[in-house]
Formats: sequence, structure tokens, C-alpha cells
Amino acid sequence: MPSTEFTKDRIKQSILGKLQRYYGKTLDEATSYQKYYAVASTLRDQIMARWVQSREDDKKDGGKRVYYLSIEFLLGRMMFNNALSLLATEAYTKALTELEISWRDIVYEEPEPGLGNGGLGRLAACFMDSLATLDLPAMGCTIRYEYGLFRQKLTGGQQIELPDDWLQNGNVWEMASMEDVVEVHFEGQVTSAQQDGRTVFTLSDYRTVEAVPYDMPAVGYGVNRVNSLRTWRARSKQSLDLGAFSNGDFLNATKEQDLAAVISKVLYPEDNHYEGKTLRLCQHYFLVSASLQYALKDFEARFGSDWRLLPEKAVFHINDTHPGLAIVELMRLLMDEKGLGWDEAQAITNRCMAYTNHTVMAEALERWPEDLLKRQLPRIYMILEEMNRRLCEKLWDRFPGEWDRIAHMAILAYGMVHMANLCVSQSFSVNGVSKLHGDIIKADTFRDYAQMTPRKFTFITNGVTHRRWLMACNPRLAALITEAIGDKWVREPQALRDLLPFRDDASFRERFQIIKRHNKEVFSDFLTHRQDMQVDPDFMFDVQVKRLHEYKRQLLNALHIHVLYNRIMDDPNFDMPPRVFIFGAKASRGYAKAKMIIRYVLALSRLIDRSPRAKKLLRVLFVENWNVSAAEALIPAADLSEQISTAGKEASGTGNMKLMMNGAVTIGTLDGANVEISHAAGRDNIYLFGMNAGQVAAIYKEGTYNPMGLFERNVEIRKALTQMIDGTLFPDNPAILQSLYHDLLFGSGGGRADNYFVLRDFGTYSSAHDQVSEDYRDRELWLKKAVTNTAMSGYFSTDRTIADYNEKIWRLK
Ligand code: 26W
Repeated sequence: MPSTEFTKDRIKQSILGKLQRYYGKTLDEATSYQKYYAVASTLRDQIMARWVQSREDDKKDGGKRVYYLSIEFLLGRMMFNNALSLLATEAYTKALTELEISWRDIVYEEPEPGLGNGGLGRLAACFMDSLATLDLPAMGCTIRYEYGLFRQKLTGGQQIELPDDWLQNGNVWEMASMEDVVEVHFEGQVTSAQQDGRTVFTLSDYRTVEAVPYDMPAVGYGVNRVNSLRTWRARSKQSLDLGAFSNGDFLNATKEQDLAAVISKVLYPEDNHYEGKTLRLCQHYFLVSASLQYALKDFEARFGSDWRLLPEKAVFHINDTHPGLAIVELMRLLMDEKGLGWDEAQAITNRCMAYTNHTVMAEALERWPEDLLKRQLPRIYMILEEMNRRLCEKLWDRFPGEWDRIAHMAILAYGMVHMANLCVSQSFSVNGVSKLHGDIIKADTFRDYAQMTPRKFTFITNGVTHRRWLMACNPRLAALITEAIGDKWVREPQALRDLLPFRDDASFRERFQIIKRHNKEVFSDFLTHRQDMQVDPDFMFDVQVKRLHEYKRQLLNALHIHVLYNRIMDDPNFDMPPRVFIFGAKASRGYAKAKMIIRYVLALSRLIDRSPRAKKLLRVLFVENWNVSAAEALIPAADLSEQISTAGKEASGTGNMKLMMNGAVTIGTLDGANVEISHAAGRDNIYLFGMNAGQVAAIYKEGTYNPMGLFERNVEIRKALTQMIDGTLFPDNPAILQSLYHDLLFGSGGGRADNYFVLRDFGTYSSAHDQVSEDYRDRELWLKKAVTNTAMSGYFSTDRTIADYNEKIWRLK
């Protein structure tokens, strides 16, 4: 890639030129935001040429392309990463310095596109980065939500949610493609007619929503490829039905407008908990219909109308079941619009669709009421019915008489549409996101299908892009690594392994440690800027950052902090290396228990702060509004990574990988990708505790688990739990956490007591933490573990993940 485009002086000139042309301002007059916009625009200019070229090249090349369909893309800010991918950070840093602008002044001005809840959305974003860098033709497809995931405020000891109006000042990175606007149809009636000996189905009296694509660039690192992330905005076709309006039918005159106005309005703040909302169904269909219409149009322009060629030219990746209706929509388009018969359409569809499962939590499995689907998408429902009929026929041949098994595998059963069964039965590939998760979906979640078509099932362990999660967010560590082992790791992250011998090099360890300490100071500054708080960089940083969910067991962490507090208060000789427990987590709006856990953590933080003795050793910090930018600031500063989910529940985890890469040591259960992290890092460099997935499954099946026994036997647990509700935490209203307490010991709403085994795993967790404290005192020992973790993290780069997807599933050139 020619880097001459980025001479310092040309960059300076173009920044000044932008300020003048866009805002009529000199550098002195410009606000920070205007400077940000000018700098970003100069980068965009550089991206544009490559973007156009990539499209042209792909058109000429005639190769296969992957469409990555995802209801979430948690992108995070893009300016710095784009500069990095263009290999322009150095030139820009020089230019900015001469203009007396610092990255820090302008980076914070960029609104963060938070178009995702957590892991699944962030994974999609990391995938875009690696796809472009590996020079693979791909288009990401999602919705251009006007409001991203809510902004979290912590006030009065609890979470409140505020809208995330990220587009209010526009978005430099997006380009509307008006030539690709398509219509998406909802509701209506299906009629059939005979035409040339075929039955042709038509939808009439439907409601139309227009889908307008806005593309954002995904810039490959150090290569010319720029792929597109296509985000669809919903728009009403007619601003007003003038006929209805003049007849006085005001409500119906704006009917279409209403649906169009809400579809791309807001991202659902649901993570691992499914709610069958009509609007959500409309969002899903809107995304897949618009994306597939575009994909077919593009195919036709490149290859004509021999649709049998489609599986050689396009693969659609279904990121969890949310875009699963892509299967049915492709059937509809091929039959109703392109005139294919059922068998042909289905054969093509089955060869084009690949599905990844991201969770085995029962409450996350998508099921739509049949009558809802029938009303909103009548033609889609018809196709589903026929697809289900044919599937059940096949299943009946295979499992004669086994009604229950067949009902369990069917797409339609008991009045519901089972999205996972749709995806598993109609895709050519089904994959899990870690080894353990892959095993669980085969042996359990999709057992019957795995028996029938074992070869369809694979697992591909998740990853994270080491460009954002090491090079960009931890530049000092990146520089130290390059100094030690050269820069091969940048292109081949598994070469980080060459760092391994340096764990025995005292001067290297020393420098590693200085960088960690520096990163803690940087984080403290960040915190001051963001929520007017500081954190002592001399403390050990013990970090648990992820969506708030019972299975992730932030409650276990909190309970342990509570016990530590009591140890300090009860024993004047108690000592430990000072530790700050740092949380970052949003709880879904309606998830009462999750919100209660936040209250518990914040109450502990207050309790500790009131004790001069406790706060010398122990602190609790809750980072407000956890998002990608906060992660970029905190992860490089972390010492200990909490990955403590109930074994068998966390499909993979990716925060665990980011923390490992930045030299944090993991304390965790053998769950998700922790299993592979522990193999990579080695048993001496990770703190494992608790039951494994097999034990959890067994104890759950037995149904004999009795947390009350643990409560009675373990004084530390008993004391902490009692204090939860005796006014120690909330003197004015001791009962606030009553239901948390009650759930742990008795269960609630028919649920079992301590359903996620917090008390059961507490003992080994607490011992593991004691070992952490002991080891942390031995600086050299600890640093060796930290360096080993960074050195062995290369496997967890999405460059490896994407190469695996390509080899096992997509087969792009
Ligand atoms: C329909 C409600 C709903 C919404 C989101 C159900 C499920 C989800 C996602 C699947 C939740 C999610 O983000 N899952 C996470 O995906 C990551 C990427 O594979 C994994 O690393 C995490 O373990 C998994 O929890």
C-alpha cells in the first residue's frame, strides 16, 4: 500500500482545508468536534479511493462473497482504527502535534456506534476487521439503529437508562447508496393464480417500508481491501397517503409511516433473553429481506440469472437465529420473483446458508407465535408451513413413530415457530463458538440433528482483533513486543509466542510492569474525564466487565468482596495486597434481578468507602456506561480477569481473550473459551475453580442441590448473606435486597434455589482468590504469568477465527 499519501505536510494541509471548507473556521477558531470531523474526513478521503477500487476488483474477479447477517454490530469508535489500518498513525501523530491537536482531544468527540448488546455484536465487528485484513470479499449487513444500546447512568445507587442518540451530529463514516433502496412488505393477503402451468403466489394489500442502505467502510490493515458494512434505515415510501388524508382517515393516512418510523429506531436491549415482540420480528425481516434483495440484484448484475450458480458465488452467514428468516426469504425470492420451483429453490437455499449458535440458554431461544408470523408475514408463513411439512416427512422416515422427537425437531410445533430448528435444518453448516460449546450443542442442544447429520456440525473458537484490542488500545505494550520479537506478530498474531522466552528476562518483565502501571494511570485519567472519579494505580486491578447476567455470576464476585470486607473488619491482623474490584456492566431494562445485583455492588462500594481501614485494602469501582471505549481504556490496565460463569453457560466469551492479550491473568471456571485459554496459557498461569460443565449438568439433573446446607455450614457465607438484609447495607430500607437473598436460599417463581450455583462454587472461588493474593505479592512470579498470557494469546485473534471459518465454511478465495 502506498504510504506516500500520508506525508505529514499533506495531512496538515488537508485538515486545515477541511476546517475552512466545512466550517469556515481557522484552526484557532475550531471546536474540538470540528477538529475531529476534519481529521476524520481526511482519513475518509484516503479510504474512499480504496473502497471504490475494492468494489471494482470484486466485480471483475467474479469470486464468491460472504454476507454476514447480524442484528448487532458493536463497532466502537473508528477514527483511530482507520488510521491504524491505513498505516498512517505515525504521520498523523506528527501532523497533529504540529497543529497542536492531540489524539486525546479529538478521539472523545467521535460518537460511539453502540449497535449491539455485547459479545455477539462485538464479535461481528471484529470479524469485519479480520475479513478485510485477510483480503476476503465480505459485506456485513445490519440495521442502522437511530438509537444504539441505552446509555447507563448510575445514580442513587442504581442504574437508569438514557437514550443513546449517537447520530445527532451525523456520522462521517457512512455513505448512503440511494441506488440500492429496496421495498420490504409486511402484512397483506396472499393470492394464487395459475400461470404457464405453475402456481404463482402474490401478496397484495401489504404495507411497504423502504430500506435505505448506508455503508460504512471496513478497512483492511495494510492492504488495499475495504469491505462494506451495510446498515439499513427504514423509511416510509409515501410521506402521506393523500387520498386517505383528504377522506378524513387521518390515522390510516400515516399508517405506513408509523411502521417505517419505528423499525430502525432502536436496538433491543435484550441479551440472552428472548421476548416475542412484533416490532422485533419486523426488524428481523426488514434486515434479511433488504439484504437478500440486494444480494440477488448484485448476483444478477455480475452473473445473470442462472440461480444454480448462487451457492458458488454467495454464502449467507446467520449470526445467531435473529436473521434466520433469511432462509425463508431466499426461498420466497427465488420462487415468487425469479420463477424457480420449490425443489430447486430449496436445494440452492440449503447450500447458501450457514448458521452460528451463540448461546445455549433456554430463555434465549427464539420462538415466534405462529399467528404473529402469519399476520405480519403471510407469504413467509406459508413457505414455513410447506418447509415444515416436508421436513417432518423426512424426519418421520428417519424416526418412525417418534412423535416427541419429531415435535422437538420441527420448525412449527405447538403453535410456535422454532428459529433454531429452522436454521439447523436448512443450513449446510452449524457451528458453535468454542470447543466446549461445540460439544454441548452436539451432545445436547441439537442432539437429534447432530445424530442425523453429524458432519454439518463444527466449532470454531471465537477471537478478537488484536489490532483494536492490543495495537490500538495498548500502544506501549505493542511497541515493547515489537522491540523484543520484531513485528511479525502484527500480521501473524500467533508469532506472539516468540515472546515466551522473555518471561524469564528480568529487564523485560520490569518494562512490562512499567507499562501496566502507566496504563493504570491512563485509565484513572479516563475515569476522571468520564465520571469524575479516580482509581489508585498502586492497587491491583481485578476486573469483571460484561453484560450483567445471573449466569455470568457478578453476584459471586460481589459476595466474595463482601466476605473480604468482613475478614478485614473482623481481624485486625488481616492483610492482602490492595485490590480494586472493577465492574462494568449494563443490565437489561426489565431484568430486575440483574439490576438488584448492581445495587448490591454499589452498596458494597459505599460500605467499604465508609471504613478507613477497609478502604486501604479494598475498593469497588463501577464504571458507568460500559461500552467499547471504556473497554479500550480499562483492559490494558487490568491485572486479573474474572471469567466466572456457571460452567456450561457461557458459549465462549471474548472479553476473556482481550484481557489475556493485555497480560491479565484469568480467574475462571472451565467454561466457554476459558477451557482453551487454560490450555494455551498452561495450568500455572490461570486460576481455575468451581464445578466443570459435566458436574453442573449432573447436579442439576439430580435436583438435590441444597444451598441452605452451605449457608448453615459456612460462617462467612452466612454472615455476608445476613448482612445483605439486616440493614448493614441499606439502613433505611433493609429489605431492598430481600429477593436476592431469597433466591439464593429458597428460589423464587418456581425457580430453584441458587440456580447458578453461586454458593456451591463460593468455597473454591474464595480459595483461588487467596492464592491470587499470595502470588501477586511475588511480583516476579506474577509478571511471568502475565507475560505468558500475552505470549499465548495469538490463537485468539479473529485472524485465526476467520481463516477457520473460511476454510471450514465459506470457502472464499
Ligand atoms: C433474542 C434475545 C437474545 C439477544 C442476544 C438472545 C441472545 C443474544 C446473544 C446470542 C447474546 C450474546 O451476545 N451471546 C454471546 O456471544 C458471544 C460471541 O459468540 C459469546 O462469546 C458469548 O459467550 C455469548 O454469551
